[in-house]
Order: sequence, then C-alpha cells, then structure tokens
Amino acid sequence: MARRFYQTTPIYYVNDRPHLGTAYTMVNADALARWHRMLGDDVHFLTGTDEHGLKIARAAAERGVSPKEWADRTSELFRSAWQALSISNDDFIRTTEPRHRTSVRRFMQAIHDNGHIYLGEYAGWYCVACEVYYPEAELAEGRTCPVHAKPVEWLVEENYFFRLSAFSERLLDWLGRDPAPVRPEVRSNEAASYVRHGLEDISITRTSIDWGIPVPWDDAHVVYVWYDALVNYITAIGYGSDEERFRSWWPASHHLIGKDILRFHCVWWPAMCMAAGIDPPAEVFVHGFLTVGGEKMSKTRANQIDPLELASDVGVEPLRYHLLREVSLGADGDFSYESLLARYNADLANNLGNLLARVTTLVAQKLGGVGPAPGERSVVRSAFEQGIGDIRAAWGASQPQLALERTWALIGAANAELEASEPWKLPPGPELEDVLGDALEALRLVAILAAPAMPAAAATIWSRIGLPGAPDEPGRAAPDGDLAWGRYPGGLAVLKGAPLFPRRRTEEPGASVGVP
Ligand code: ME8
Repeated sequence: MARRFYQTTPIYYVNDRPHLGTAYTMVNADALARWHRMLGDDVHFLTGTDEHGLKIARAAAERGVSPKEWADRTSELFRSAWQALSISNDDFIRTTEPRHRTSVRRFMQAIHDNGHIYLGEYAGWYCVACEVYYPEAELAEGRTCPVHAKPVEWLVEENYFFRLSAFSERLLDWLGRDPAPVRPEVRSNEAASYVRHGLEDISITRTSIDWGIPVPWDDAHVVYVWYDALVNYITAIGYGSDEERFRSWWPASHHLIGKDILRFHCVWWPAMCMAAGIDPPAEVFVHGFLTVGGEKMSKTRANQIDPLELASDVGVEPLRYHLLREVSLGADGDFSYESLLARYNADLANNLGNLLARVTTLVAQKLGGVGPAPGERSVVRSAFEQGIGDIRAAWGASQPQLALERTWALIGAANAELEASEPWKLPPGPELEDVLGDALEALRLVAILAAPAMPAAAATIWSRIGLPGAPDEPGRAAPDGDLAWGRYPGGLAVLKGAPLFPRRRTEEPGASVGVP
C-alpha cells in the first residue's frame, strides 16, 4: 500500500487577508505535497481558516457585520488566493463548519472523561491579537504584548483548565523520539526548554464571549479559540465521525507552521492528543519569518505585500519559485522585489529558459524538429545521477530551497555542456544528435524535478520536447519511476514555442509593487 502523507498548514485568522507571509507557508506546503504525490505517496493536503474567538468577533463588530458574515467573506479571500497561486490542497476547513463543531466537542469530552480538565478561576493579562494570556514577566515595556507591542487587557474569568502541567515528562519523551517529531533541531530544543521551564495549566474555555463552540458539558462556556483551532487537523480526516478514515491518516501528519505558533503546536497540541488518547502528530516542521526590510510582515506593522499583485506582475510560477528558492525552510529571510527580479532573470530567463530555447531551436533548425535520444557517452550524465540523489534527499528533508538550488546547478551543467560542444557549429549527424539528445534528456529530468515548484512551466517543457502525459504524474519520482538517466526515447516531435520566461528589465514600471 502507498505510504500516507498528510500535509497541513496553519489555518489562518479571518481578521486578516492573505499576504506574502501566509503565501510563503502555502507555497512550501504545496511543493512538499506535490513532491510526495510524485513519489507515489497517498497525499492529503489540508488548509483552511480559523474563525472563532474574540479577535474575529471584534473585527466583525468594527465593521457592523455578524462574525459569521465576516468570516464567510474573508475565508473566501483565502480560498481564492490559494487557488490563484496553484495551491493543490485537497480540502479547505473552516472552524465554523458543523463537522468541526462535532469533532471539537467529541475531543473535549474525551479529555474531560479522561480527567484532564477541571474548573478554576483565571485572571491575567490577555493579548487579543495573539488570543493568549501572558505572564507578567513576558510582557514588553509599558505592559504591552511582546509580539504585537499593543497594550494587553486584564481579564478575570471562571474557566475550565487543561492539566498541561501533567504532561511534561511525556512531552519530553515525545520531543526526544527518533526520528525527531519537531524540526529543525533548534526548534525542538526551544520546545523542550519551554517544557523544562515548567508548564502551567491552561485556561481552555471562555464565558466572556459567545463566538465559539459550546463546551459539551457546560454550555455557559465556549471553547478557547486555540483549543478549537488545533483540532482542525483531526476533524478534516474524520475524527469523531469516521473512525476508520481517521485511523488511516492519523498520525501520518506533517504540520508546517511558522515559528510564531511553535508553543501551540509543539507543546499544547501533542499534550492535547495524549490527553484525548490519540497519538501526537508525526511531525511539526517550523519555518522562519519572511521579513520586509528586516521586519516581520504583519497587519499590525502595515508592511504586508499582496501575493496576488506580485503574481500578476511576475507570474504565479516565478513567484512560487522565488519563495521556495530564496530562503532555506526553517531560517528567516528578507523579501525584496529587486532580488525577485534578479532571480527571475538569472535562473528562469537565462538558465532554464535559455536551455529550452537553445535545444528546441537547434532541433528545429538542424534535425527537422525530431528530437534524438541521448548518446552512449554522455558528459552530463554523471552530474545528473549524482545530483538527483541529493535532490531527492533535500525534498525528503523538507528543504525545497536546497532541492531547487541543486536542480538549477544541473541546468547550469547542461548549458555549460552546450557551450563546450557548440552544437550550433556541428553539421547534422551522430555527433550533433548525441549532444542534443543529452540536452533533451536533461530537460526531461529537469521538468520532473522542477514540477513541485512550477507545475505549469514543467508541463510546458514536457510537452515541447514531445513527451506524452505530464511530468508530475503520481509515481513519476518514485525510486522505480522516471528519474533515471536515459528515458528520453528520441524520435519525438520537438516544438519551438515562445520564450518560457521572457527576460525582465529591472527598471520596468511596477518595480516597487507593494514594497514600501
Ligand atoms: O496563528 N513569514 O493564524 P495566522 C512567514 N490561526 N510566515 C508567516 C508570516 C511571515 N511574515 N506571517 C504569517 C494563526 N505567516 C492561527 C493558527 S493553526 C491551528 C491556527 C504564516 O493567520 C506562518 O505560517 O496568524 C504563521 O505560523 C501563520 O501564517 C500564522 O497565521
């Protein structure tokens, strides 16, 4: 049976609209999901929106609409933005859906029945933007939120508490498992040190608002938004409604998140799973922040970039490529329009675009448009064979940046070989056929390797060199699939089309799209 791979992203708050930071998470999760489909894995890819809680209730009230109306409107912006960016999610969950309400109530009841929830009183400093209470010691100057730099509010409530403190040992055991469930290692260490520092029980219900899911045994309370939101990962695969489906997908989950929500995913969520009697997730991969001029992109800082505006300027796939290629997943990275254009010209117009244009032009001019098979003694073959192993390993380690860097090194090697053998000077004959056959084979492999980042461009390359089907078919990158040198059959009709990535002038109008 195919291996199951359940890829998730955070579900985004509907007080905000999609921006380049959330698009960054989406494009990375999408590329990983696409790679796993190409490996032949059985993939389920989930995203969605987080719609309950005080922050959303206030955002709606400010606009004079009901929270549900507001959530309907904004959730749709996320759904359509992800479609526009070619995100291949299989499901889109909204926490206001009936399926989620059922699942959260079952999950809460299970934890309650297992004796991990009790009634108590909570008083503390609350940041509405984070939807979280902060201990006095963690507040920034002037009693402000350490993340949002906004004043926190003193709230007193009778709440139900989750006995998080009882899970320290089991959390440390989980964090210490091999293979490590939290990656990169620095984030695993951060989660462990948070646990070692001493865990306090957490307040998981609210009586001060009613925009949430009622607690099953006490409907004067609604479930705290984070406790509700995290459960989305199991709702979507049938928790509480389809036990068999749930068992078939859980815990094969790969949660991709930003470092801002590490504590919730690497401490709270695994403890919640343990308390409810289910396994904690298989993996949480924590990525860094995309910054603009060194500052995190966020609504509060008003430095957000609209990914759709950028995509309509440079193209969806060049934007996807840049987001994946510029920053190593896990590290922070700064976004600039200048580096986007520079990378477009260097990697897409010059390197990849050039290889395709040169080869298709030469086949048209010198070989009557019929692509030859690769030669017996290929110069680039060993570079490809070695490189493909590294590229597989990079995708397997959730490192799209490295995988693409290595893929583009292979494109560079194929171009260098053309420059060395100068096929434009060769007469038609076996020598020319060998050189062009090798270059066509290089393009075939590159189309497969680039497909998780740029599925449409990869499909164009594939069809221009005369291959049937698509480069990203399930199983194409499986160990016994088509990532072996020498599969370009020859005798295919090669098409010289328009430039795949026309060169951009860096001083073109629009050169400052969305960037302050
Ligand atoms: O936290 N750089 O939702 P959210 C990189 N609803 N990634 C960024 C980013 C940036 N500048 N800005 C945002 C929530 N992100 C909760 C999640 S999950 C059960 C509930 C991405 O709308 C990154 O993935 O604030 C981050 O973790 C997420 O958006 C936060 O989205």
